[in-house]
Amino acid sequence: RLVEESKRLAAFQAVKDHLLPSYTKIGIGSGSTVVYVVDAIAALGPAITKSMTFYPTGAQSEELIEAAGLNLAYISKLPSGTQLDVAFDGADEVDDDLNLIKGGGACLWQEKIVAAAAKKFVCVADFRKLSPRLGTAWKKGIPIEVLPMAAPRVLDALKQMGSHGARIRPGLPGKAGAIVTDNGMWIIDAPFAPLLLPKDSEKGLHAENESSGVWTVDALADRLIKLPGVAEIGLFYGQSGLEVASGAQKPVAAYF
Ligand code: DER
Repeated sequence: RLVEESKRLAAFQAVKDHLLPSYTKIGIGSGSTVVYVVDAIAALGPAITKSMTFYPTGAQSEELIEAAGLNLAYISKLPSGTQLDVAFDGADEVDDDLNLIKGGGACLWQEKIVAAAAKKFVCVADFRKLSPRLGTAWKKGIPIEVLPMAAPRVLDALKQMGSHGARIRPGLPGKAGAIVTDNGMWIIDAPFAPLLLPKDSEKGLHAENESSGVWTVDALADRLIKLPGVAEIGLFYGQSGLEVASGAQKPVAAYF
């Protein structure tokens, strides 16, 4: 109950702080926390929301927007060069620099595309998601969206990189075989040791050699995104100024 209340409070606060009435294009993420974001937006009432259009990050997100009676559209139809005013989304883990692990809901590819299309990305997460380094609280591994035929070779590469126990995410009961994303891909969850931040190198903490499995956030992201068959990775970048390997915007704030 405490967790749900924390999600709801974070969502309502985030919408209050970051959804200005003048905004017209809003990205909506996926997962259970973003449900409260949509509740908070719907609670503004049609007088405010009728001039706003909402852009989904997958099937669940699309359903949330429609069920709330909000205007639905797709960023693929936006005129070239148009940005969203803001995008709201959840996360599986948030580190001290507001870097994120995302993809617990297997929606990371479209989430990153929508996040990157927004002027401002607001991450909404309950207190469980906050940790000093990624991989401390979220133990399931970094979600990686892959083309199924490349999955075995990506698993081999992950082993070489020091990830132990990386695996293709199995389907839920009632679905034999692997989870298939909204994009027809598979998800590999790749556990690594907690990801180091720039401030760690000042403390003499370094990623040893590649097979040690100890990586900095940006070095790991740069390697993962280049593996043949990887479509997108569940690492989003925070305010530490890390170069973004694949374009996600910096979260403006994370609410807990
Ligand atoms: O898949 C995702 O990245 C989602 O945002 C998800 O990980 C957050 O899920 P939650 O809000 O249900 O914790």
